[in-house]
Amino acid sequence: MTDTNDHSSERNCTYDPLVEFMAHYADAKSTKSERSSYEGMPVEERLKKRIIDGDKIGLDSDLAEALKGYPALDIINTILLGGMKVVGELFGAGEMQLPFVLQSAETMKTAVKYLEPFMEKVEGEQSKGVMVLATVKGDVHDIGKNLVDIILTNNGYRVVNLGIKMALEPMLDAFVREKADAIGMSGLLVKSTAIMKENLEVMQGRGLQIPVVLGGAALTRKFVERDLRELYGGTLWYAQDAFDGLHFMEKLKAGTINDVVSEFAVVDEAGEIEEELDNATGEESKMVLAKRDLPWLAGGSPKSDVRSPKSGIAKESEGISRLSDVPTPPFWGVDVQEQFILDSIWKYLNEVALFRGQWQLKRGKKTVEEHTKQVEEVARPKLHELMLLCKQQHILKPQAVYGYFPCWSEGDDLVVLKPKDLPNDETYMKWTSPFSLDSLEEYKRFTFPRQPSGKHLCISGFFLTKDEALALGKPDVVAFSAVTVGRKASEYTAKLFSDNKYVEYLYLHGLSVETAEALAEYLHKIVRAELGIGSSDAEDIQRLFSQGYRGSRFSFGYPACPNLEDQTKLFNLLHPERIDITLSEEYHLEPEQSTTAIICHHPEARYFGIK
Ligand code: B1M
Repeated sequence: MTDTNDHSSERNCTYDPLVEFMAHYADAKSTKSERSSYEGMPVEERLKKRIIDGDKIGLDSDLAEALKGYPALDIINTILLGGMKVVGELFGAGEMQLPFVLQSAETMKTAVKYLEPFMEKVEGEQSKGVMVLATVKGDVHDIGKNLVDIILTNNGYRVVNLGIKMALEPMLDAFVREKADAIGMSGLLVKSTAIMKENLEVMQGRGLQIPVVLGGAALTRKFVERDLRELYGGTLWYAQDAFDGLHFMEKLKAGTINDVVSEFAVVDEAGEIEEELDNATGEESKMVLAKRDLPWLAGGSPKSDVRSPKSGIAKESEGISRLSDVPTPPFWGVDVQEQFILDSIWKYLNEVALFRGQWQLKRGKKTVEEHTKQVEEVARPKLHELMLLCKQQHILKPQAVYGYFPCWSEGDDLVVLKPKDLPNDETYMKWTSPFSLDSLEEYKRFTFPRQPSGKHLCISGFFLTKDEALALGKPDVVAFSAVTVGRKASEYTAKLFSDNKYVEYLYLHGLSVETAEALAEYLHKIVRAELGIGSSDAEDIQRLFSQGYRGSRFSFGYPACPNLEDQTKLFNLLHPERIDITLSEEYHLEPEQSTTAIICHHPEARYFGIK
C-alpha cells in the first residue's frame, strides 16, 4: 500500500492535483482565480476560506502566522470551525457537493494536525461532544458510517468509531467508558433496520434513555419517527445524511433537540421519489423505481411490510405468456470464473450510478450541458486515473461463480432440481453426466411473494410449471450468480479512510462497489449469450442498464424477492466461499463489494414490486 502515501509530499507544497481537480469541478464559488486572491485578506479570513475551498496549499504558513496572534485552540474553535460551519450550510443549501465537503474536512484535519503540538494538554474532554458510532450487527457496510465520522470529527466532535458488524453490548460499554453523549447506528439493508429496532427494545427494557441517531439506505424518517419512537423512551433521531448526524449532535448539546423533534413535517414520500426520478437515469432510476415499490418507504415497517408475500391462495400470474420451449444451457451445474479483464467489465460500469450515486456529483442547479461538460472534462478523467491505479496496484480482483439448474414452478415456489444420483457435494461443480427429466428430484425450493392485485406477478410465474415441463419433456432452466471484486478493495479503501484521505476514499470505494455491479451486469450478458437469448440485447449501454435485454436479473433483497435469508440457499447451490465471498450472520455478503442474483430467461421477466 505504498502508493497511498505517495502524495503526502504534495500536500503541503505548491501544487496539489486533487485541489486543481476539485477547483475545476466546483461551482463558481471556489475557482482558481478566487483562490489566488488570498493575499489581500487578513489571516483569519484566509484560513476560513482555505477550509471552505478545501485548499491546503499554503495552509502551513497561514497557520504559522495565525499562531502569532491566537492560541492554537482558538484558531480551531473560532476560525477553522467557522469555515466548516459555512461548508455545512452550503451543503444543506445544495450548493456544495459531497466530494468538496470531504476536501474541506481533509483540510481541517491537516490544519488540526499542524496545530496539535502547539496545544496545551488540558484535563477533561476537549471536544464539543462525543458519539459512539457503529454499523449494526451482521452489517458489513462501512462508508455511510465513516462519512458521519468524517463530518463530526472535523466539526469539533469526538467519534468513537467501533466499526462494522457491531453488537449492542460493545456500543453500550463504549458509551459508558467514553462518557459519550449519544450512540449512532448505521446499516445499509432492511435487515439492519430490524436490528436497530431490536437494539432499541433492549435499551428500553433496561430503562436506558441514551440519545440515539439512526441512518442508512433502507431507513425512512417515518419508520424511525413514527414506529421506532413509539417503542423507545430516549431521544431518537433519523439522519438522512452525514450532516443530519452533525445537526443531531449540535441540537443535543445545545439542549434544543426536543424542540427540533416536533418541527419535523411529514415527508411527502411520493414527491421525494418523483424528484429523484427527475434527476436519475439508467441504474439509478431502476433503483428509484425499486424504492418506489418498497412498501416501507411509503411509511410502513420495513420488515413486516416487505414480507407480506403470500396472498393466501396462490393465484397464477395473469398475462404471462407460456413458453413452448426453453433455452438449453451450455452446461448444467456450476462454474467458477476468475479470468476477467477489468476493461471488459468496465464497459458495463454505470457511470450515472457512480458519478451521481456514489461520488454524489449530482447535477444540482447546473444545466444538462454544464453537467455533461463537467463529467466529460473532470469526472471521467478522474475515473480513468483510478482505473489505472486499480490495474497497477491490483486493487480489484473480479471473480464469479455461476451456474444453470433444471427447475420448474409450483404455485409461488420455484423448485430447483438435480439428478437423483448426483451427490449433494457434486452439485456445485459442472455436472458431467447427462440426465433425463424423470431422473430429476427436488433439491432447493424458493418461495417468492405474489402481487396481491393487478397482474399477480410472482417470479415463479416466469418459469414452466411442472406439468408444462412434463408435457415438453424437459425442465426449465434458472441461472444463479455471485460476483465479487475481492477483499483488497475493502482493505485499500479502509487504509485511505484511516489516513484521512477522504476524497480518494469516497472515489475509490464508489468505483469498487460499482465495479461489482458492473461485473454482475457483464456476467448476466454472458449468461444470455450462453443461453442463446442475447440477440435482443440493446446496443446502447444506457438502454441495457434499463433492462434492454431478454429476461431479468433479480437480487435477493429486492422487492420481487425480498427474503434475504434465501442467500443461504443460493450459497448452498453455488458455494461462493470458493471465491472468498462469505455470508454474515444477518445474510450480508463479505466483502461488501459483492452481489448475487437469480436470473430468469422469460422474455416478460421484468422488475416489479409487491403491493
Ligand atoms: Co444494494 N441494496 N445490495 N448494492 N444498493 C440497496 C441498499 C437497496 C435498497 C436497493 C433496492 O432494493 N432498491 C437494497 C436493500 C433492500 C433490502 O435490504 N431488502 C439492496 C440490496 C438488496 C443489495 C444486496 C443484498 C443484493 C444482493 O446481492 N442480493 C447486496 C448486498 C451486498 C452485501 O451484502 N455486501 C447489494 C449489493 C450492492 C452493490 C455491491 C452492487 C452496490 C454497493 C453496495 C455498497 O455500498 N457496498 C449496491 C448499491 C450501490 C445499492 C444502492 C443503489 C446505493 C447504496 C449506496 O452505496 N449508497 C442502494 C439503493 C439506494 O440507496 N438507493 C442499494 C451510498 C452510501 C454512501 O450511502 O451507506 O446509505 P449510505 O450512507 C448515507 C446515508 O444513508 C447516511 O449518510 C450516508 C451519506 O449520505 N447514513 C447515516 C448512513 N449511516 C448513517 C448513520 C448516521 C447518520 C447518517 O448516524 C449514525
